[in-house]
Amino acid sequence: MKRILLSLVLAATCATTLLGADKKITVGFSQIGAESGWRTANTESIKSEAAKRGINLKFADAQQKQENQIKALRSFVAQGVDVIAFSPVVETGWEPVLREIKKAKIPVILSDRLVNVTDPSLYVTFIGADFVEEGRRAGNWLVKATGGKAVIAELVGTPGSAPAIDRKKGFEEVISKHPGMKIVKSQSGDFTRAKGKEVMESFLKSPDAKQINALFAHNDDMALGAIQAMEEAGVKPGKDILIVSIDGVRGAFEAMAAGKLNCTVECNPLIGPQLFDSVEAILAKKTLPKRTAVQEGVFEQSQAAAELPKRKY
Ligand code: GYE
Repeated sequence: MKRILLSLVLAATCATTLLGADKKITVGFSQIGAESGWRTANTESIKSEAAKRGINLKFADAQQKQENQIKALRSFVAQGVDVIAFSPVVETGWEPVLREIKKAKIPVILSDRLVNVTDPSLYVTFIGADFVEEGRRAGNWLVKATGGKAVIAELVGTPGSAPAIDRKKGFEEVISKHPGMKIVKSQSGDFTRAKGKEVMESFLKSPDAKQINALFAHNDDMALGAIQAMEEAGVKPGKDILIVSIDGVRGAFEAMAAGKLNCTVECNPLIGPQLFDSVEAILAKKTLPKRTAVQEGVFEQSQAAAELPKRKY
């Protein structure tokens, strides 16, 4: 009798363990890379939230290459993950792989950046910021700070990426209403500090460099690189050249507190909780909105010191 009881208990334990193992959700996430402070904070938010919820996360870093992302997505299909999420480095070129994923009946969540596809059923939902609005906010700040008169250099993000396309669009929409504002230089710094510095150096070496009195950088890292280039060239960042950038990373607040950066428009990278809420909702067969926005603000130099200790990234 005792024996029978024992085996019954054992069988029951085994069954629950098996059930528990079965229940563990597996998510494949293809990240762009580690190009910026924003991206590092985004990765950390996703990894820590997955760990917190006991989700089995298969994380792949694409080193800013679309071909690596496509390979990662195909391997997630081969592994039969429950949900695939990714942050697409560029907007176009995703239809074939997304169709393969759809055929395999694996739901897709777009994290941070949107894709350009004709068939919206190729993904379930998009969680991310309104990049056009961020560009407008940067433009509005610069109009206000310069009284609508500025000779602007622009450091563009990764060519073909949603934030580079949309931030430019929003910024230009605002400044085009002010005839005294013109962009005289515009080049990609690929969202990195090193390239931002390199491109700013070349801007400063050009014959018409002296007239530049404002810089719009599509992210903080490129602005921080540009600040270094200005200092090495004897130009005072934040004074000779007013600088507005986007993201709101800690380094930007430090540069503002030091008087070297003038404004940062926030773009919140801490989307891990929203991402896994969506994963769980999809698996519970709930209907999700096609897009979920994140809350963001705009910060000036005068707010930097007070805001700095509160920053989470
Ligand atoms: O602004 C930049 C990063 O896609 C919003 O990518 C993101 C952008 C962010 O490299 O710093």
